[in-house]
Amino acid sequence: MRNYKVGVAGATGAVGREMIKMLERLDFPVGEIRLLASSRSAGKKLVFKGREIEVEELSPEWIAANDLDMVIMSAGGSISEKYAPIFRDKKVYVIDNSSAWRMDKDVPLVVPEINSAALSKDKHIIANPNCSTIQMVHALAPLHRKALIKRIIAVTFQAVSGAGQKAIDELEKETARIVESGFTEKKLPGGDFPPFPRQIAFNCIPQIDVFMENAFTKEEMKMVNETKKILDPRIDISVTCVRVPVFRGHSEAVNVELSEELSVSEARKLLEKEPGIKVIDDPASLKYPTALDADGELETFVGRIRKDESRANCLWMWIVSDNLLKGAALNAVQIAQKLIDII
Ligand code: NAP
Ligand code: 12T
Repeated sequence: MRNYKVGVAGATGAVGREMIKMLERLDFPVGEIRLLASSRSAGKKLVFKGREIEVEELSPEWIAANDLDMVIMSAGGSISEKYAPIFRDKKVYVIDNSSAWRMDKDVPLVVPEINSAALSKDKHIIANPNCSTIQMVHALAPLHRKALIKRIIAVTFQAVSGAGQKAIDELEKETARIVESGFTEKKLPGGDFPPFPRQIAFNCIPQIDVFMENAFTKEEMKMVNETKKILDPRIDISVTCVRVPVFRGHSEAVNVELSEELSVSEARKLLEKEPGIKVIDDPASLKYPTALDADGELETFVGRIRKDESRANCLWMWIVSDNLLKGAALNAVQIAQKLIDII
């Protein structure tokens, strides 16, 4: 098997650092790795397979002067908008983590367990779905194959790491202030908590990303539109996304209406057979997955599978995964693994 020249753009970020670790952990055939970020981080050193690699500044000139087989981008949407076409024009495959390209009809939006057939040699930009979408469709796909899904109602409980390193730092800072006050100050003064719209420590915020004209947030609409593109455009779906003071691991309460009866035990069997899914579901012994159980793990975890007694053919389930792994870096490297089979 040949080795590939791989670029990681946004290498110093919350997602980028996991990307480097995931290329190591899945033993992706890397011949040469190049780490890219902004001028702020150029010259810093990161470690890949025990070797120190210097971070370089991403620029049109850098792209013109260097040859890569593929680049995994997680440097933000505006960077992807600008640079993905420049890489594409050089026939470099781009696996993009931002939301910039996901809904483009010429861009495959891929969860490898579901639709790696959407990849093709001539499509050089490939989109990695939103973290909350990935884990939800991963767990719903086996049910949809058996008894077409008609409708999904979901609420997410999303970790701060989804919003980047600054968000992780902010939760630490707020929490430390409250602890240091001896819990006399549970509601922090100041009213400014960037990058969050409210205090996140000891709170829940029903806003992720910006509001759209229909009063849903952009994060909610990403889940709606991406689920239709990946699973089936006929599915009706509505979502509320909530930020919670968890560092790592998104949790989701999902209600799914199927087109025919599917028993809880059948659903459990289908999920147990699905690659990458782990069912942890035993109310009698209080077994269900939590965000802390998923931290650092590769699987999408499912528990609390139960019949919705208020309506025919409906099931409730609880879906948890590490948002930086299956929700970002793992899924991207799995896409890269499928890609090298066809290029
Ligand atoms: P982050 O921790 O803030 O990291 C941002 C990274 O982008 C850093 O490496 C930063 O480099 C780099 N960057 C910023 N401006 C740049 C520029 N002008 N040129 C080159 N590099 C630049 O953010 P993150 O959480 O890792 O998220 C990064 C991206 O991934 C976002 O687009 C986000 O939407 C996406 N994301 C996707 C998923 C997913 O679903 N699949 C999940 C979470 C996030 P410096 O060190 O130089 O600042
Ligand atoms: N705003 O990949 O804030 O579109 O948690 C993922 C996570 C965007 C994305 C977040 C976001 C994305 C977040």
